[in-house]
Amino acid sequence: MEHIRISPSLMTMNLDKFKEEITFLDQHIDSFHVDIMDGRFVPNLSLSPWFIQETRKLTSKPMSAHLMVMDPSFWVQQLIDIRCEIICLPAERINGIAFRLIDQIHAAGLKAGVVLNPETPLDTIMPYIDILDKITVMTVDPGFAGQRFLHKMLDRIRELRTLREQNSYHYEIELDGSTNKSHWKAIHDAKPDVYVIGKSGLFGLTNHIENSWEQMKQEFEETTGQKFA
Ligand code: S6P
Ligand code: MG
Repeated sequence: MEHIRISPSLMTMNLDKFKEEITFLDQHIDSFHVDIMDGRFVPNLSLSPWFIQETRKLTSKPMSAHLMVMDPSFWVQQLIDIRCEIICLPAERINGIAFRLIDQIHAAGLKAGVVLNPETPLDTIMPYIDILDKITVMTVDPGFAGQRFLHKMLDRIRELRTLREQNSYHYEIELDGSTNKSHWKAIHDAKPDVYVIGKSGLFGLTNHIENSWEQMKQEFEETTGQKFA
């Protein structure tokens, strides 16, 4: 049995079943993934700090904010104010403010991560990689659910694992984008620590979250040959 750390991407949940889905998932998952967009960094809008506060009424699981915004400083303060446990910054928008923002998050007693879009070289985050608590590797173009899975990003996960081993870094590695039965095997082979799951791998599978969860487990077990715990 292998404990698979799942972080459901709440942007893709069924909003008409908000309470039912959060309450059910609360018993099974490690953290909730909350996409925050500003309509400029990516051409879409999704969730918000307010949404995190509302979700908190139903669960005490950690909230992980994935910022897809042009001005991360503005959002970081809001997320600190509501005690969002994990704040993941867009690597592309923190040049010149990375250390300040990461220190600000840590000083508040929260975890700091970065997210790498597919085209962003790993080198971008090297100056501060040692102080990161999480690195999210995008395996799709950010902004929308249902994007094409980018297999070559799995090499990036392997590279991050090797770097962590060689240097005793402490970050966890998360994968975000199109985690579903077509890619479970390849993803599992690359060994991320946390799997973000959206519509194609969970919320869109059936009409009820219990059934979708069971189907996801079954698909994971069939494709990887591993038992899901
Ligand atoms: C994309 C966002 C992701 C998606 C998730 C959707 O901008 O960061 O977290 O919500 O990847 O997954 P799927 O499997 O429905 O495409
Ligand atoms: Mg995301």
